[in-house]
Amino acid sequence: MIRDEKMMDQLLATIRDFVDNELKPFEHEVDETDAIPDHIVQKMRDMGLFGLTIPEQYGGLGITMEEEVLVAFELGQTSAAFRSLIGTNNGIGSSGILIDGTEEQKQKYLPRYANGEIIGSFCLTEPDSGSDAASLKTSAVKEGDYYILNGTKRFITNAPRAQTFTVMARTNPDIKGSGGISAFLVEAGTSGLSLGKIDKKMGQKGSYTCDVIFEDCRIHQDQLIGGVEGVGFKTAMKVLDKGRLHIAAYSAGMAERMLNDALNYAIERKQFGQPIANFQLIQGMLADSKAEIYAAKCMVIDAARRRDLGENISTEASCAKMFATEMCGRVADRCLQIHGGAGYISEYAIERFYRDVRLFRLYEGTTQIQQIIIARDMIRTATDGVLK
Ligand code: COS
Repeated sequence: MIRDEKMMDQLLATIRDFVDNELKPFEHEVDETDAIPDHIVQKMRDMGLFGLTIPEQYGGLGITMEEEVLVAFELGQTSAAFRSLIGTNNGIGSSGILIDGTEEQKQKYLPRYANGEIIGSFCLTEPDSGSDAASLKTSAVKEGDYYILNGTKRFITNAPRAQTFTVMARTNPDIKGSGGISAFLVEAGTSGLSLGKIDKKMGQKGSYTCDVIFEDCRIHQDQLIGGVEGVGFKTAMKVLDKGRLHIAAYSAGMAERMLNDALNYAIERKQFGQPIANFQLIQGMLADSKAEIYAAKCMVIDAARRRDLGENISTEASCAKMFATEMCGRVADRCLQIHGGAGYISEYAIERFYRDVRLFRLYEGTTQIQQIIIARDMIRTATDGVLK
């Protein structure tokens, strides 16, 4: 749903201008130094980019899902680290509170996510629990008005910068699966909370992940999201439904950028006495990529509109995430191929993007997890829930 076409056009134009003039010139530097310059972080705060999805009543712009995917198409035109910086506040780092938090929790944290004063993160994955998220081991044991957390969370995006951690932990050890899990909001600086060293990643330089470690970390019961035990896994799944759609949109934007770069290269690069864009084998790669990006964008917009209408879009979010991220990988490969040997050299952005986009098929649920979700939803619907 687009609330106001004119205002939306203005927002998209502002972001496009920012991306073109202030982010793209720093892409190479961010990759080389593994850091986003402070003035860019501040500009993002000033522009309200940390609070795009936070409702207006809590100080954000309150954009709808359809508006969010249009913004993600624009942010996809530049390096993934920039999106990642604002990504958790607009998504998995704030959504737990936004979707299932109490009014007090919303008032306490959402305005500070919105203005970029604090960064949120989302702690689901553990060393022994990735795709099988319901098997997580981090424990939260009630002692009076407090919970004592123990366990390790892994690959946590933005953890090194975060002031809050949405943590899924097991409050009922007798329930081994999802029903024993609760979600908490833990603040940085809490005694017993520490961070591992920053992970050395294949790509997405300038975006940080690390372990988050809880050792007898004592948090007040007020930090239990929604004040209800045992529903933390469902909170996490709802957060991921939205996050997956966002990643799908961003992947479509990123694929578009790579294709534009490859198209320009094909027009400029001459071999056999003419631009390589004239060769039909190059044209085949350009055309396949164009059509697949178009298909991904259509899927993403349709799923976003349905979510705005209040529909359950678990299946559609997984379809979009699976298709768009796999498509993005294929486009990255073709675009590097169009660049030839030059594509393997870091002077060209495609070398970076090729590494950056590999993550899309892994995080917020691998392609194989999306396949499982889609097929299980189909079987459940076809059998009225008799088969799960
Ligand atoms: N929204 C709301 N509730 C949901 C839901 C959703 N999207 N998906 C599942 N649930 C509910 C189910 O309805 C079920 O509730 P009941 O127990 O009341 O019936 C409960 O959650 C458990 O669901 P399910 O039985 O499907 O859980 P499974 O353990 O079989 O696992 C998958 C489900 C595999 C889909 C889940 O573990 C998953 O998404 N794994 C990937 C994790 C991931 O994306 N990690 C990336 C890191 S986070 S950036």
